[in-house]
Amino acid sequence: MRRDLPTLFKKALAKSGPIVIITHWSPDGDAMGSSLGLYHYLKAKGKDVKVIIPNEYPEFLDFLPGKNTVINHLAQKKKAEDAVKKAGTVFTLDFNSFGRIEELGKAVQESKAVKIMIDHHQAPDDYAQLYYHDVNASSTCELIYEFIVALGDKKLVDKKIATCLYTGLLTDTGSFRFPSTSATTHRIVADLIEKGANNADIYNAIHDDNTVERLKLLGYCISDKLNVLNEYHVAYISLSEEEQNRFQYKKGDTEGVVNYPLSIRGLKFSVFFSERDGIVKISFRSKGKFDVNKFARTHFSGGGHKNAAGGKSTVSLDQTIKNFLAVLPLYKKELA
Ligand SMILES: [Mn+2]
Repeated sequence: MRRDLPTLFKKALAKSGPIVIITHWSPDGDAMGSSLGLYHYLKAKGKDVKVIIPNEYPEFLDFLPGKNTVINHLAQKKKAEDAVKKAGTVFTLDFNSFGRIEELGKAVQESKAVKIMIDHHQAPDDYAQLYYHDVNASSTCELIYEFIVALGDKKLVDKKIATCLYTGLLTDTGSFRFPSTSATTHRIVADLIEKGANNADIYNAIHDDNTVERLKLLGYCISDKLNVLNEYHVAYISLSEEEQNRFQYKKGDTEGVVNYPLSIRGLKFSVFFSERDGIVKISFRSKGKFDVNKFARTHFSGGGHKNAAGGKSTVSLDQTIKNFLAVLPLYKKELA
């Protein structure tokens, strides 16, 4: 954990120049919510500020205020890189290593801007000048709220900011059920609701926005693709690109699939493999002590949190699963 002093952030903001906010590849609710929440806050402070995302965000986040101002690097490469070049200050939110922003990483690395990291993932790289980093925070949105309060600007939290921050708090805590959900989380949530975040509307926008195909894909994952290995208390689901296409796969459609197996009694570890554009993306979730951040780092070039992490593999889907099954015996004791 490293939370630099509020006075240092105030000084940096006083001479910030144009500000760019960047979040990670495949931005989720916390990435988008924290970026746009900070965006509205800095706007209220009179700053010149832009949000850049490495690639498109899922459709169910379309309700977020300010989403029309976001620059997608994949679609508007020049515009995004020019903004990074001109920036005097770059905030990097909800990630802590340039590998997480793919091609955009180069532009940020080359930029002479002051870099400020606000994040809650394990093992941050040391590219920034200022840090607001805490692995015990439920979400980056929680940290943005505390950041605004620390800077003495709680009064600036309005409906727009509250809506954005509530979104990340909701999604990163699995609707307030993960162990990272603290009393502090709930206090912040209470305040955000008072500031105008409509909790029921936000939940509906995110969770009750399925297409028929998405729901059928989920059904297929569970009825046809679920493998349970009782001796390890592990379950995994895999989807090839062909299978996804059969259900008219759209970005975000398989979000959350990995959580379903964990609802099985006695299961401790759930894994979801999905093949796309020649690589296999892997999601890891666990209950209790089993550390999937460590597992993902050790075997699948990934990382994240103790109970939720991601990784990838560049060999085939079948081979990836074989590799996964081959390392499981090493964890038999931990998973017992
Ligand atoms: Mn997050």
